[in-house]
Amino acid sequence: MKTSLTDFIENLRVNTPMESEFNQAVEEVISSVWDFYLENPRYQKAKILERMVEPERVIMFRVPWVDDKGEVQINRGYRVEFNSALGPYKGGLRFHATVNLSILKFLGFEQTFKNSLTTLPMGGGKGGSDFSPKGKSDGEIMRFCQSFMTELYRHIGSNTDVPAGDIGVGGREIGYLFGQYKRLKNEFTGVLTGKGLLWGGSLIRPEATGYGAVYFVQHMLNRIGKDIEGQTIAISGFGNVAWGAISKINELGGKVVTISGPDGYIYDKEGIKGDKIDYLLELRASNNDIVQPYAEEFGVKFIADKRPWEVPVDLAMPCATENEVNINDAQNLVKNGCKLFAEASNMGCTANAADYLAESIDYAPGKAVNAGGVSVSGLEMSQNSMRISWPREEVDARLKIIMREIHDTCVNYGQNGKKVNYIKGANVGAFVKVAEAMVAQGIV
Ligand code: 2IT
Repeated sequence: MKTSLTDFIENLRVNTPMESEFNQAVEEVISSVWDFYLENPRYQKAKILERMVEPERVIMFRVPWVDDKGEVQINRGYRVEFNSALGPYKGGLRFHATVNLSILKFLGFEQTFKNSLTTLPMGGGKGGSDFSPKGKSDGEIMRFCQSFMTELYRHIGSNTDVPAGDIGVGGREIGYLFGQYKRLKNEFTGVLTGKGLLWGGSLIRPEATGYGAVYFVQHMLNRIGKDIEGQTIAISGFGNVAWGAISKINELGGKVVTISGPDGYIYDKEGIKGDKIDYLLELRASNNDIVQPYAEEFGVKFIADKRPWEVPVDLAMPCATENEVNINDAQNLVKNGCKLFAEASNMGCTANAADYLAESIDYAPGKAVNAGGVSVSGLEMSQNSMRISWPREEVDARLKIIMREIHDTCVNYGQNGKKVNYIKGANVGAFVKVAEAMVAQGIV
C-alpha cells in the first residue's frame, strides 16, 4: 500500500517529535516534491524520501573548556552528516545559544538540497554548538574552538566532510579551528572553507552569500522586466550576509533602509551606504550582538524589540535567522506594497508566511537565494585541490554563472503560467539530482 503525503508527514512527526524546525523543513520539501515522487516508481521502490529524511550520521560530543576566570565550562558539539550522494558533506558550523539537534538537522537537510542546486559536487551537512560567542574574550573563543576541533577532527576531512562558518562562526573562528586541525593531523588541507586569504581562502567568500542573493534577485526582477536600480529594500540582520547584500545593492543603485539585531531594528531613510556599510563590520566585530549603536553613530531611528517588516518597501530580504518572518509580518509587507521577497536566511519564513508570500508576490526560498555562500565554498575547495588562487574576477564570474543556473532551475521546474513557483522549482530541481545519485549508488 502506498503512503500518502499526510501519513508520511505524520510518521515523521511521530519519529522526531521534539524536532519542530526539522519537521517544518522536511514538510516544505516533501509537499513540493510529492507529485513528482509518485510519478517515479523507481524512487518509491528505493524508498528515496524515507532515506533522505534520515541523516547518514549524527555526531554529538562534549566540548569542555576553561574560561578566563579559570572556571570549567561544558558545551555540546554536533555534526550532522546528512547526505553524501553528491559529494563530501558540506555545510557550516553555527555557534549560538539556541543551537540544538532539531535546528542542525533542519539546516543539514536544507543544505543537501541547496548544495544540489549549486551545480557543484557537494553533499549536505551542518554542525555547531550551543556555545555563545557573545561577550567572550578572544582567548575564550580560541580555547573553545580548539576543544571543539579536538573531537571533530576525527570525523571530517577534505574528501569526507568540509565544514565552514554560519552564525557565530566567521574568519576568526575558522582560523582557530583550522589551526587545531592542522596541529592534530599534521596536514595542511582544504578541510574547512572560509579560510583567510593568506592560507587557502578564496576571494569573495565573505561577500558571497550577500552578493549571490542580490544576483538571484536581479534574475527575479529581470524576468518581470524590472531592475534593482531605484528600489527600496528592507534587510534584517547586520552580519556577514546583510553586509554583502547591502554592498552589492548599493553598487547596483538600490537603497537599503533597514538592518536589525536581537535588540530591534534601524530605520535609515537616506539609505545604508558609504561609510555606514563599513561601520557594519565594526559593529559585528564588537561581539555585542546589538544594532542600536548604529542609530547613535548616525543619528537615525532605532525601533526597540521590533522587526523591520513594518516599513514600506519595494523588496524584502531577510538576512538573519530561521522563522524571522511570521504571517503578520508577511501580511504587513504585502499591504505596504512589497512586490518581491527573497529569503537570504535559511528558512527565514514560518510555513504559513512562506505560503502566503508565494501566493501573493514573487517569493524565493533560502536554499535558492542564499546558495552563493556555499557555492564559493565549493570554489574554495576546487582552488585548494588545485593549489591555486583564482583572481577576484574569476570567482565573481563563476558565482554569477551559478546563481543564474540556480534561477534557471527554479524557472524550469517551477514555471506555472506567467508565475514561477520558486519553492517548487528549487525543491524539485534539487531533489531530482540527489534522488538520481542515490538510486545509482544502491541501497546505502
Ligand atoms: O547556510 C549556508 O549555506 C552556510 N552557512 C555556508 C555553508 C558553507 O559550507 O559555506
